[in-house]
Order: sequence, then structure tokens, then C-alpha cells
Amino acid sequence: MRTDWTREEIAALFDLPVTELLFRAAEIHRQHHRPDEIQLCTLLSIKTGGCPEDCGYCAQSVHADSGVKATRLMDVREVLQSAARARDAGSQRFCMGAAWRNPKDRDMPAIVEIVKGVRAMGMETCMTLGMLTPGQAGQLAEAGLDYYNHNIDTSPERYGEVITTRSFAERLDTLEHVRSAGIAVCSGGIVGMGESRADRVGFIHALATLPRHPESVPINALVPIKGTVLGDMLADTPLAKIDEIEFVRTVAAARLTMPQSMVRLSAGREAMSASTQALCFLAGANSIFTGDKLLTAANAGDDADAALFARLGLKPMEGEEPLRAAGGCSSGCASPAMAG
Ligand code: SAM
Ligand code: DTB
Ligand code: SF4
Repeated sequence: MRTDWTREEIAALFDLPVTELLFRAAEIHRQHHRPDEIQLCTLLSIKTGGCPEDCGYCAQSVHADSGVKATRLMDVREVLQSAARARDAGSQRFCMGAAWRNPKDRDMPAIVEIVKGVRAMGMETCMTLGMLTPGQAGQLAEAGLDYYNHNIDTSPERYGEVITTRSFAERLDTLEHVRSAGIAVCSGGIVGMGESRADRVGFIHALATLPRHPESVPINALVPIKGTVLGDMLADTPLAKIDEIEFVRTVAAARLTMPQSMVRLSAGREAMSASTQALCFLAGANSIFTGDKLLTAANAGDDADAALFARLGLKPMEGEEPLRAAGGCSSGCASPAMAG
């Protein structure tokens, strides 16, 4: 897979007539994935609020006035009950988030127990706990963690305007520790934070030029939360709200530059029309978060998603996702029947 994309090439993709862009993205999508299958992932906040970082979009930062209450790390048993409900609702992956700058070493035994427990239930596991040391990444790998989510969030240039308590380079360091430990990488970011198109190009460029593409690329649409810097900014300047077609273009650019990755239409679906979501799926998004809650914000909910899938004729992905490591889709997606 190409990891030498230039910003000019990516900017040229964004500039394509939307008909051409979607056609190309859909074509690449079906060469590597089944176009009628969408992966379902469920999120659980295992430790909410009270985070010392100052991410301008986040309700869980102590710097925000969002009313989110800080909690302790959830009990292992409670997490496993929640995972069982997600599995029974058809979810393939269970993603657990903690509002930490980084986990403390004393948190690791409970985290390891959670990973082992969820895996034993037959689900893929993903965690997002903030920055990791190489040792902590190794512990998670040994516990059997499948994915680690750590978003670069925006372009390297814009990063410092959104978050000041850590750097873009620190984000890349953790991604490298995760890779070296042998855990699959989930990394993406947020669109609609008042950034320019050049920033969106820079954001996709940073992901597509990593030494290896992230296996999962979550593309979030900012969920504007009252009391956060960016949520309040959007409330004051509604014109800064991202155009939905520009969001779709970003999804298509992710699909075209990272053909084998799962591209996740992540936060922000609740505020999106069915038509926009359909365009995102056409543009190559093939994964969503299900359930009625993200970490603190509301999500579309299982009934709404079942109705959406019925309308669009899509179905949940079952079993293992295609083995990109083996060099392509292993479930027949490029077979003549699917490709024709
Ligand atoms: N503390 C960890 C970290 O920052 O890596 C993990 C949790 S953090 C909430 C995970 C990701 O959620 C962020 O990197 C960001 O991309 C996304 N996110 C947080 N708040 C959001 C919002 N209001 N709208 C859209 N995405 C959001
Ligand atoms: C990601 O990229 N999006 C998810 C997950 N990774 C952890 C989080 C979305 C959070 C939305 C805002 C909230 O629920 O507070
Ligand atoms: Fe903390 Fe993560 Fe929220 Fe940033 S995004 S404030 S690191 S929980």
C-alpha cells in the first residue's frame, strides 16, 4: 500500500467533482471490502471525566464546563456485562475509552483483566487510554488487546490550536509503541472543528503517510458540546459548521489513500441525515459505532440503525474482518460476482 502520498495529490482528490470522487472511492472500496457490509462497534466509557488534558472538543476535560461528572475506573464485572449486551446486539468490536492523559501502572492489572474477559467472550477488543509507554503497550499486547485507538485528530499545523497539553509528536510516539508491540492501530480524527480544507488534507496526509496505514481510521464529525471551547465556538458562529458534502469528501479521501483500512463513520452520525450517511458508505466508510451512547454524547441507537440498514439494504459485518495484513480482502470481495 502506498505510504508516499503528497499533500498535492490528496488536495487534488478533494478538488475532484463529487461524482468522480465518489465513483473512484466506491471502486477502490469494493476491490478491498464488501460494499454491502458495515462493521458494528460498541463504545463504553470505562472511566469518565476529570481528564487533565485540554482537548478543545472534549466534554471530559477538567478545562471544560460540560457538567460531565468524573468517575473511577469501572468494575471489571460491570464492563463484562456491558460487553455481553453489545455482543448480543450484534456488535463485532467492543471499544473501551478512559479519560486519562495516560494510564498509571497501578491501573494496568484491571485493564489487563478487562481485555482478557472481553476477548474470552468472542469480541474484538479496542482500548483508548491516552499515551502509552512501550512497557504498557507490551502489557496490553500480552493480554491479547486487538486494537488501540489513539487519534491524531487534525493536521500537524492545527494541532496546537486544539490541544496545548500534549504535542502531535507525542501522539505519533504512542502510535509507534502500539505498532511495535504488535497491536493493530486505530487512528483518525475530527472534522468540523472550524479547520480549513488544507487542514483536512494535512490530516489525511499524516495518516496515509504513517509507516503503515492504521487498520482502522475513525472519522468523527465534531459533536458540539456546550461548555467545551469548540462546542461553544460553533454555537456562536454557526457558519463554521462543516458542510456535509465536505465531510463526505474527507471520508472518500481516507478510503482512496488507505484502501485496506476500515474507515469508521464515528461520532456525529446522530446529527446526519440518512442521505449523508449513505453518501459516506458509498465513499467507503464501512464501520460505525452502534448503541445509544458514544462516550458521553448520544448516538443514533440500535433501532435507528436497524431502520437505516433496512432502508439502505446494508448488513452488519459478521465474523472476522478482512485480513489486511495478508494483503487484501479474504472474504471474496474482489470476486467477479462482487466486482461486477
Ligand atoms: N483520552 C483518550 C485520548 O484522548 O486518546 C481516549 C478518549 S478520547 C474521548 C477519544 C477520541 O474521541 C478523541 O481523540 C477524539 O477524536 C474523539 N472525540 C472526543 N470528543 C469528541 C467530540 N465532541 N466530537 C467528536 N469526536 C470527539
Ligand atoms: C473515536 O475516534 N471516536 C470515539 C472513539 N474513538 C473513542 C469517541 C467519540 C466521542 C464523542 C464524544 C463523547 O461521547 O463525549
Ligand atoms: Fe482527555 Fe481524551 Fe478528552 Fe482529551 S479527548 S480531554 S485526552 S479524554
